[in-house]
Amino acid sequence: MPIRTTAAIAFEPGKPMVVEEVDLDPPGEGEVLVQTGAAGLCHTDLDVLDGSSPIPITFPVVLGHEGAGVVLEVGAGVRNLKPGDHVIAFGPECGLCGSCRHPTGNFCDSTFSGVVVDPTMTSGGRAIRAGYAIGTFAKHFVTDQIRLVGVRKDAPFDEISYLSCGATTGIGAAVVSANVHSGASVIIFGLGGIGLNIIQGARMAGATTIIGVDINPAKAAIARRLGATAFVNPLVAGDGLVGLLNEMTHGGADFTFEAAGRISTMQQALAAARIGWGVCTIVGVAPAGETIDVLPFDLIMGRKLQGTTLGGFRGSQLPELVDWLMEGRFDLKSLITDHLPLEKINEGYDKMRRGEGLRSVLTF
Ligand code: PAD
Ligand code: ZN
Repeated sequence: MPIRTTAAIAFEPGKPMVVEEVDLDPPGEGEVLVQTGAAGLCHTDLDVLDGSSPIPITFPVVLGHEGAGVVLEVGAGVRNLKPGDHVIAFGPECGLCGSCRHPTGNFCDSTFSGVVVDPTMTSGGRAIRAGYAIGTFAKHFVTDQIRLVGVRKDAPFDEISYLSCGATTGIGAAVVSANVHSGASVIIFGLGGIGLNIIQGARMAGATTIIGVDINPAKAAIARRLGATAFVNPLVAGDGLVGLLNEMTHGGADFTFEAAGRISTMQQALAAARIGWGVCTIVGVAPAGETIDVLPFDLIMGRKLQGTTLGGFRGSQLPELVDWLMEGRFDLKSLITDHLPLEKINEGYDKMRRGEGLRSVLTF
């Protein structure tokens, strides 16, 4: 029997989502039905909604890849989860493929397999897909067990839903992918839901110079509260931005991060990394088809350019991250500036377009 629930459906790119009732297919083999407790609004979904994302997603679709909730029902063959468990949706970890068997791989071979799978919902006779094979912008969602991680039950849903992507990506970019070391100098371009967590990760790793760069001056105070030692506004620095950053880091930073999702800031992040050993990590997702210009000599001079998905973390590492959260080692509470009902999801994304607030979370 299908499960009657409510979901925010994106019918076509560039149009607001429509919140309406849908019939969700019950969990099949290896699948799990989750009652959504909270779902975070990530910029990646905004780019998909606006039609500029390189991620291959077919409309109509229920988006949302950040989410946490309670398991209601499990399909045949589900090994590690049972009704009542609290779970976080995350990038898949099948445990068997080349990536999962690699010591540092976190891009499971099944990552994109779900994006084009058969529709899993219907509304008014129309077939609807679950975005990223998850689709958390709904009161319930069904997904594969390899995209869910069971976690302790005392952790609040709004905060752990942010660990589905944004917070984990930011913290992991610093502590896992770039492996920032103590005493390091770090520059972060773009202080949104991701960049602010890169600041927290850099602070946890013991970096002593942490420079936040954002065109929105409202980000300065929160950046400093989370551990930034300086804030630079590119609109004030103008063409001298990279020169100023080089001066502040005595010739370039040990680690730079791009979390604004723009080619221009990617170029700046690479140029702001120290000749000899600076590592530039691309976290932001640039519009489809756009490319970065890299002078081979920049790399020959010892700069390194790399990218990261989900900060290099695997799902099986999330329970430890939840422990860190509950121990107060990093702060997500002050980053969640809006709690919205599903019906107001478009307002949440309008706020993100206007650059207002930090992170919006849907609560159910
Ligand atoms: P957000 O909209 O909350 O933040 C973006 C920030 O960038 C805002 O504070 C802007 O003011 C700032 N910004 C814009 N232009 C500039 C500029 N020229 N210079 C400096 N700052 C600027 O987005 P978010 O933090 O949710 O996401 C950021 C990017 O990370 C986005 O491209 C998203 O798609 C990507 C992402 N990547 C992964 C991954 O696994 N690699 C995961 C999740 C999100
Ligand atoms: Zn995301």
